[in-house]
Amino acid sequence: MGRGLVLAAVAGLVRTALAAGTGVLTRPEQARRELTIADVLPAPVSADPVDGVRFTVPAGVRIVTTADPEATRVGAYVADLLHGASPEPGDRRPAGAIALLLRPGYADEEYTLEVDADGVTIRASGGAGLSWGVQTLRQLLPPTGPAVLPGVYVTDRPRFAYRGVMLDVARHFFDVATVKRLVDLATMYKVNHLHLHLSDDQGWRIAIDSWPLLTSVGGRTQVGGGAGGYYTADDYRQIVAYAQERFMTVVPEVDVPGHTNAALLAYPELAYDGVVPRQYTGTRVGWSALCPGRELTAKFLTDVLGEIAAMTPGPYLHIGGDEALTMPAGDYAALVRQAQEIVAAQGKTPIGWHELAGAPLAAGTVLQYWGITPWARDVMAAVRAGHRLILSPADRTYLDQRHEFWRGPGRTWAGPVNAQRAYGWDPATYLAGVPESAILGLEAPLWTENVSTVDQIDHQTFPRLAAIAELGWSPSSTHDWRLFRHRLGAQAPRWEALGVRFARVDEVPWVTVEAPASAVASRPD
Ligand code: TNX
Repeated sequence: MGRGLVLAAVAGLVRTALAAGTGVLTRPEQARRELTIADVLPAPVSADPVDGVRFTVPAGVRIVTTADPEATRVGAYVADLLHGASPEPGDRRPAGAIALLLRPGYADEEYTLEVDADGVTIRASGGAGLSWGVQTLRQLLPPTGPAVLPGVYVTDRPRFAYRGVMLDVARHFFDVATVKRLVDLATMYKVNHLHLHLSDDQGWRIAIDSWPLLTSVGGRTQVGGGAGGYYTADDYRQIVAYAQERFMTVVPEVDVPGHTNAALLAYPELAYDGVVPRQYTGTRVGWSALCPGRELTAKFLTDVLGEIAAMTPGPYLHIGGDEALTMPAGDYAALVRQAQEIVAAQGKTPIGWHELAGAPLAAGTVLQYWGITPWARDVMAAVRAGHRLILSPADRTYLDQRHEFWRGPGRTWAGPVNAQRAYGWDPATYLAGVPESAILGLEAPLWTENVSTVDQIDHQTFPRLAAIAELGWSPSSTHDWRLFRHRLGAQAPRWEALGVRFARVDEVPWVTVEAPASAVASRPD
């Protein structure tokens, strides 16, 4: 081969590498194009663009919904979003309107969305489907400027029933407004479960009437020694109601028997030795423990889980169960068995971190896998016995990990977790012996030892939550990193418009909003 040919071949390889998304393509791309269905995230099951057709949403657009409280509620959300008229009841779409119609024959959360020259129709069998259709519609609208929609016919439904995000409000406390904000951002991506990690060594964050010192004593600090805080029953109900309006289920977690120093500080009689522990504001894990086998412990679990069950309309109560490293195995097993029985007696389904698989499981208990190995013997055995899994492998879904190894905030024990890693795995083949049918869904947990502000929440959560959300919703046939990274990049103007301080990682070709040429030119590459 002559020298010229070698150079040409090398240049070709470099071009291929760039196109494949090795993280070198950092130049901002202009957003002067119209949005298409290919920008929607998570990718829909099927979408047929109708070429040359557009619908411009007029100010005060008519919104018609089936006469049903849930459909009307979704209609009110659309009216708010598009500055439309108040929703009116109806069963067909008038010309130039947006219609949300309930129809039989759709699966849970399934919807169709039709945009033609004369308006928009979303059909589903319930409010959740209509609501996800609206989120798709929202992504077809330009982030700012005139509301022009491309003609399209979409059929869509989720791959997994459980698509979650977790916020640890124990290591650092976050107020109700911050939680609501996360609900809004997560539901944009059709995430339908909010797991709240409500207790840990550093703080107890939910008021329990029958054990008042849990919050008044146990809620008074956090990592680093700040003021901490807690949710009153009313705060918690507000969060639950806000999430429910967006078709998101709250999954409350009280972590037992480990991660309980704050509870023991409030009620030292629950500890093995009965000695008042010190307030803890550090970040070590695995050292605290509730003492099992006592009447008082049983009363504690019954009261706490009973009160939380009564405030929680969703089907799940998470009992933790992770990292009880100082307890004899028999004690651990006795305690988590009792906790599962109490949850089941409340008519709820227990969820526990996957260490629970080493103990006896109640029928129906769901395990949440947070390991970093693609095999786990106990978990496999539990699946064989009929238990379902939520997958949160730390090296793929943990939002507290760094995006990049060599820079940025975040932890490193399971990372770095960049967007390509968060996206580049198939839940159905990830864990040996765990078929797709055993997977209830996926969750991206945000532990907050290193996170104390809204900006930090944003930085850790985005873009990675969008990647996990797409794995949870879209069929595996749509998965392709080279396309996905462009869909991710197209979210940037949306996040900017919403004030989301996402991590501008190099692996994603971020779209920039149209800006004066001088402003674009002065941006660093
Ligand atoms: C492990 S994952 C924990 C948490 C920590 C997290 C930090 C799990 C069930 N337990 O207590 O916050 O690592 O990455």
